Amino acid sequence: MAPVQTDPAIDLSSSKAQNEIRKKQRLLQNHLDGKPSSRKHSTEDRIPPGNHHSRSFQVLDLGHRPALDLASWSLTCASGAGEVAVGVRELEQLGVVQLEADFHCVTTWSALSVKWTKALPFSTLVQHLTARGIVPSDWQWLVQTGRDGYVTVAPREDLEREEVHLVWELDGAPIPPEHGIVRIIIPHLYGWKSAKFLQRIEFAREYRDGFWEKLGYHERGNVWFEERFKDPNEDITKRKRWGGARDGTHEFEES
Ligand SMILES: Nc1nc2c(c(=O)[nH]1)N[C@H]1C(S)=C(S)[C@@H](COP(=O)(O)O)O[C@H]1N2
Ligand SMILES: [Mo]
Repeated sequence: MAPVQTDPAIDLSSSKAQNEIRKKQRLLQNHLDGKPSSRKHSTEDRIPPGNHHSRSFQVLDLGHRPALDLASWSLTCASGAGEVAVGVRELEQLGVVQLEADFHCVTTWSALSVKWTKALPFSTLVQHLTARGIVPSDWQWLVQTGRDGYVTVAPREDLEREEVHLVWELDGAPIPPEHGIVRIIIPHLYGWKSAKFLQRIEFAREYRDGFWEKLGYHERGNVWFEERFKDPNEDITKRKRWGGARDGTHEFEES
């Protein structure tokens, strides 16, 4: 990695300086990535750049409310290796937890502390599907499809964060149709990366656009980097690592 040289008046050539800068960059990176920190955040700190605090959890979709009965629903989990269907009873046997998470919409509203009262860590689902031979070791993108035909795509490394969950209860009751009945919550990505009425997930090696992505919305959509729109100058799907600002000029390495 090229040495960091920010201020020409300060000699930053020593390894101590470089290490210190890297450490601070990592701290900043953790903050930007929304990793939980021991520090108490004020409400203000929880609103990503360009967004504002909305008192209510608003509803935003393309207006379709497909009938979806959870008891008979199953999630199709697919890859090049085949597909399996997983029902809600099977999910509940894998372990149910609760998730409280902020929800940020790219149209600039943020709802704080949304309480998903039945949630399954996405990592647990992946383990389960790996045991069933569905998850290729080299998958790179998760493609989610809703029963209304809505599609969205997100990078593997964002799905692998511990706060990512599949959810099917809100505030102690089934998720109402307007909030999508069953969906994957990825708190540090914009809400459009969470397909409501989730019907199918695919572990894909190659990137492909979903609904909003096709219209110029970002491949990843990290709220802390304000990744709202694709950068026409960069084919971001070719990146090996995703750390860094949206202009790609700060590619931090993990230690
Ligand atoms: N199936 C489906 N999922 C969807 C959408 C949609 O139109 N259809 N809209 C997305 C967008 S743009 C946002 S911001 C969130 C909004 O979720 P909410 O209505 O529960 O607030 O859902 C996302 N998931
Ligand atoms: Mo949205």
